[in-house]
Amino acid sequence: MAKKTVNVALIGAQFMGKAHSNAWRQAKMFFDLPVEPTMKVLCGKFPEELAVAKKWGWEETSLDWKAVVHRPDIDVIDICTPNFLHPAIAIEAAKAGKNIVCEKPLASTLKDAEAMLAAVKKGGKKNMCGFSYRFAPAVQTIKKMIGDGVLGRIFHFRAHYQQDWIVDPEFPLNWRLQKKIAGAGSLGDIGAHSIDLCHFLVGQIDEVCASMRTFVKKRPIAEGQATIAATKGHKKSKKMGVVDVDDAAIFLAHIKGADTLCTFEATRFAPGRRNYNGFEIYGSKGSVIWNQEDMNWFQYYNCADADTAQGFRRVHACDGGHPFVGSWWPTGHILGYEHLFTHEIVTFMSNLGKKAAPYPTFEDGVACQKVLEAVEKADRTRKWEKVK
Ligand code: SOE
Repeated sequence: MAKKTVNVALIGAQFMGKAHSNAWRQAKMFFDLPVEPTMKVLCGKFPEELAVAKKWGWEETSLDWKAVVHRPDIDVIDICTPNFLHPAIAIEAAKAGKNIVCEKPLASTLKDAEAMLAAVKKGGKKNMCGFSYRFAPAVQTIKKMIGDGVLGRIFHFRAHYQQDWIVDPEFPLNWRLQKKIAGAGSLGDIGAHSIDLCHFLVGQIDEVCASMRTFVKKRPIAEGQATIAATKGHKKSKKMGVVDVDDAAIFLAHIKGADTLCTFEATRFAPGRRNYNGFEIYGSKGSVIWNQEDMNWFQYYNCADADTAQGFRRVHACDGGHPFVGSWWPTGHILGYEHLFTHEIVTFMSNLGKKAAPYPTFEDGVACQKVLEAVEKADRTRKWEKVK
């Protein structure tokens, strides 16, 4: 019997558009989905962006996301645009009765994020916020260990997310460096992942104190495209533009209902760290350490090991028994960054039309946005601030 299929439209044809397109293709190739996605339309902002549509697996292209959102034949809208556009698209898609996947952070402001959540609640369809690192087999395994009490009472959660792609002051002013487009800098772009991992693994952040920096305050404006996707080597104009977001943010956090102490570092100014997203969790019965640059392994320290055999052991999280791994390759043939997006899409598709939502939803997106807002306030007031 032919499988039920749903038609997907993806909006945004840059980095995340590519990562999600790959995920939609791999999901049906490697996983047995109850409902299969048809990659119907790729929407972009510039015609030249859409030249990749066929290569990425899309049947059609469009420059008019609003028209696509209202097409009766489209069931799922996947939002991969710069953050400032997330609310308009998601709210329109919710009104049009669509299921929605939206990249993180949910929006540029808490107000917009809450409007998106209200819209999807009213629309009544499925919604997911793309916190992709939850879908690393190692992270899922650590989540189960914590839930089973293997680490005991959690004393510390330490998160770091360090990159170095804009240490060069000549790197052009692209959308991630402009508040009106991105909402925040490293805090909202990469710090959001660490906040969500804390919510996923340890508990809800309810109070923060913070300090943020913008190390390079002006950058060359790129020629051509409205600086949206300008990257290294992009032709630069003589004009300079103001960087009005943070280059780095550090903050401390308390957890609701627990005395766990948390520290966070999000920076794009850590030379040598390309995408060094990781955490350390220390508990009364043991500790774990994971980082995305070595994502198929995690380190585990078990307090119960014999005195003569104590130490961090390197656990391979890419064997048949780990979540998602069995659908890819034989044990040990490791996974990468792109597989996390496939796991995200597989989990979303496996629950389409069901009540369950075993993945980060817009509720989680709003919970993250509340922490982002509290961190920015704490940086201004230089005091501990409560998370709304
Ligand atoms: C920032 O450079 C970025 O692209 C984030 O926006 C993504 O969420 C992260 O997965 C990789 O780094």
